[in-house]
Amino acid sequence: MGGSQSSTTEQPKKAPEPPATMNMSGINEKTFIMVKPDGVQRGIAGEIMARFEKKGFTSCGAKLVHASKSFAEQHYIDLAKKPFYGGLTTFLSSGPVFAMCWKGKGVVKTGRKMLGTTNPKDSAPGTIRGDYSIDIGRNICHGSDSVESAENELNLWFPEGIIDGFAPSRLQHVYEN
Ligand code: RTP
Ligand code: MG
Repeated sequence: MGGSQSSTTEQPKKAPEPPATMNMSGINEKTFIMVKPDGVQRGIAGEIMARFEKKGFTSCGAKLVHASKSFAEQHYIDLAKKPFYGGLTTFLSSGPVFAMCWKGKGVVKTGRKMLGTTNPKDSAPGTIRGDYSIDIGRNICHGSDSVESAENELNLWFPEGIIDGFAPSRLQHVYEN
């Protein structure tokens, strides 16, 4: 066997230094994402968490909660006049949900896009609802619809507070300088 060999003794190039400044504007925006009882029962909670992790968002809190009917009513209080309110809140309190707080630039709007439109029949493939659900009343997940709703929902679901001071070292590989 002959032939030339490329040098294997050459030292790998040093990784570039992290940027001195990153465009951190807005990276502390937070949203409340919840895997509803159907998603927990079907074993999709980990997959949904993984999607937010892989996107680059930072987890600020996660827990299983079995909400009471009155707690579920509080969560969906804005929909109290809708004909489906009773069924929706009975379902939400029917078993454990996986409650999460996610942080990152544009996380409220992007989070909603990742969930997909409310009715899974119209949710794009690639979205969580588009990939995993069929009926509107079993659409797997909830996401806050505004920064203000997120704040209210996080106060409701995480009265003990969230982990907010944590800035993972990977941020310099998530955000551009
Ligand atoms: P979510 O709050 O759960 O993230 O859903 P969303 O913002 O996309 O939709 P929203 O209007 O807030 O409705 C909350 C949940 O109620 C059920 N729903 N049923 N039968 C119906 O016409 C109907 N409309 C809404 C859905 O499970 C929806 O996620
Ligand atoms: Mg909603």
